[in-house]
Amino acid sequence: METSKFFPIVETQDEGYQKTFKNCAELVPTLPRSKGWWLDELFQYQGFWMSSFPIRGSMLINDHFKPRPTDIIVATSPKCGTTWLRALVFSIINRAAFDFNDHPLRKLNPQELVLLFEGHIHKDGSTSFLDELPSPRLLSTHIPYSLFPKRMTDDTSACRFVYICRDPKDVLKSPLSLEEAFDLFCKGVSHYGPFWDHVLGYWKASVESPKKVLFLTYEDVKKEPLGCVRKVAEFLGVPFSQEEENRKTVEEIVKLCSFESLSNLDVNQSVAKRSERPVSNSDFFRKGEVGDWVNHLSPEMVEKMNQITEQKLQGIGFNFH
Ligand code: PAP
Repeated sequence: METSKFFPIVETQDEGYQKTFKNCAELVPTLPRSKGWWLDELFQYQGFWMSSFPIRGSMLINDHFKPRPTDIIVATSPKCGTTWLRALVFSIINRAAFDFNDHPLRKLNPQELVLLFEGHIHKDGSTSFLDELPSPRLLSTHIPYSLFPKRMTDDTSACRFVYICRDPKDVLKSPLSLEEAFDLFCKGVSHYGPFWDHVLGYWKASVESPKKVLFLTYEDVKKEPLGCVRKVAEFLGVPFSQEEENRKTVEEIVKLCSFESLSNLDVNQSVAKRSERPVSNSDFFRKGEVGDWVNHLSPEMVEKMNQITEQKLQGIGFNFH
């Protein structure tokens, strides 16, 4: 039985779950802590700074999640394009099921269609609701690649990850002062950070297992949305047919999921905050542009951030320019 002050108590008779809750409740209070970026406390867990809920979500995934070969996991570092990629992948894999004019994305925010699975697992205290979902399951995560169990990452037939990242200069969105958020971010203390280690984990996996991990950048999707949508469809084993190309299905998907289209929908203009999250649907849509950092960061901040990025990503065959 769980007793930690960090988590809701979950009643369960299942000994396996009891063990995970106990391990987690004992572990979290012993971890290094820091002030968080969005005002909640962060803990350093397996090299990454996370609040307590994804730590428990991650432990539950490790101990109990049963991956399927058809699982698709949209993986991101926060503020890097989660909303956009959720919408794109949802529309790609469900393109035959819905009319673009009467599409679920017109009524629901992408986070309601593609669940952040560590969050829901944490809240439910169980992975069993995932067993009920039909295949292919489309899930979303911020968890770093190295924190997933080997049965998900080593086995090339277990599941697939579509990852998106973004120039870190464009992801500094925090209620803290810019100076404080910047300082913490550069020290690696941001949600699921260090940011660069998050990117590196997925980048390396995409190089080693290109059939398992597809690596995208926000900047590339902005520049070449049609090409990126085709790439995702191919990666997921559902390439566009000539007939679909003739019908301009790729263009329809790009248009439906564009910032202009999604951000103007009533559902995404809602400013109501949900009880369990301090964010509203409209918070997921701000400007949706590349390079808005020029309006916020000082030249010194830009130089420091570029230097860290250069150094961290040196020699890997990828950078944000
Ligand atoms: P999250 O981590 O809170 O889920 P996430 O969706 O990853 O946020 O990122 C939000 C960013 O994506 C915002 O960028 P900005 O602050 O530079 O404006 C948001 O505007 C942008 N965004 C959301 N939807 C789209 C979209 N359909 N196309 C392009 N950018 C988008």
